[in-house]
Amino acid sequence: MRVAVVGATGMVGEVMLNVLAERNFPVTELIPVASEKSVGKEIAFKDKKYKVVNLQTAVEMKPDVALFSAGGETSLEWAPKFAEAGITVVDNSSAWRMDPTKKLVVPEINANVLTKNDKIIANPNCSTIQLVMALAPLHKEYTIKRVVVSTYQSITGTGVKAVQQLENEYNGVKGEMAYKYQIHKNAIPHCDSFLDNGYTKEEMKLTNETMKILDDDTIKVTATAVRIPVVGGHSEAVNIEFENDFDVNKVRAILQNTPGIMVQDNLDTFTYPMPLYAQNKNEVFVGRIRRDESQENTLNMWIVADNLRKGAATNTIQIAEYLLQNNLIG
Ligand code: 2RA
Repeated sequence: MRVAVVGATGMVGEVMLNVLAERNFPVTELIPVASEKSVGKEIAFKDKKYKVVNLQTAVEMKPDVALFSAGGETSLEWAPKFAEAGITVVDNSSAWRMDPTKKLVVPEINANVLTKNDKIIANPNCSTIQLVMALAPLHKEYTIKRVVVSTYQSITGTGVKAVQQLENEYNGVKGEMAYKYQIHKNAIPHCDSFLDNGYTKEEMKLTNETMKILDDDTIKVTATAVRIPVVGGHSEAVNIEFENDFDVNKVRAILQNTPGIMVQDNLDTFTYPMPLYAQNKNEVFVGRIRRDESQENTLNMWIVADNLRKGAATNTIQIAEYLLQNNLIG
């Protein structure tokens, strides 16, 4: 496979290169793509070095697949140009996620919807991916009515500027601000921009993308998304009301047997998921699984994942792997 990574010098792009190498994705030629200021820079991948090219050059080089993580505007403008050239695009931006003509895919859940005609495939938002990974097997078994989710999101979801802001604040140095407020020693209930309904775009992604991936618009999801000064991954406190009653041990067993999920739930040993330990891992970690005693058929749990891995790069590459294994590229 000739693989273009669009946004190769960004945080997600760098993780994509690591994940491609770790998973031994059959890359015969890497085409790193970035903005004009990075063109010509060398990027090391496995034992070789590749020169960064611009988007137009990348289209002309006709890779088999292009993994995009360069922001919504770039995707809106360029993904169709790649697709018209016959290149399959897996896009990590929000540009195409809710477009009814595009598939929104978490491979463990709905890769079966993909066909050879899908030339632009959307990767869901990071906070949605880890949520639906745990919801999907439980929805199958007990039918979800409503989900209340509160997120505790890593600054890496904002990008390198936010990581730099925290470092500066930690060291008492003045610098560029990624957020309106100090993030060090703080929690900011504001991820992405506000909409007319009072929610942020991040919160509405959790609502809308969940229904699309689980292919069920009767599931109600309400969210509060919060940025915290953490780098390892996003955490989520999730309350789920089911149509049917459940057994907590069976819930634990179902999640344990779900590929891509690791249950960390032992109160005797103080075992529960934490972003510090999720960092650089591809799994979604679930713990604190317990019955909500205030309401029937309702469960509480805590979900953690590395937002740059399963929330972005890993999921994107898993989609590409599925396409390749099922002969859906080209
Ligand atoms: C975040 N939704 O703000 C993002 C990254 N995709 O964490």
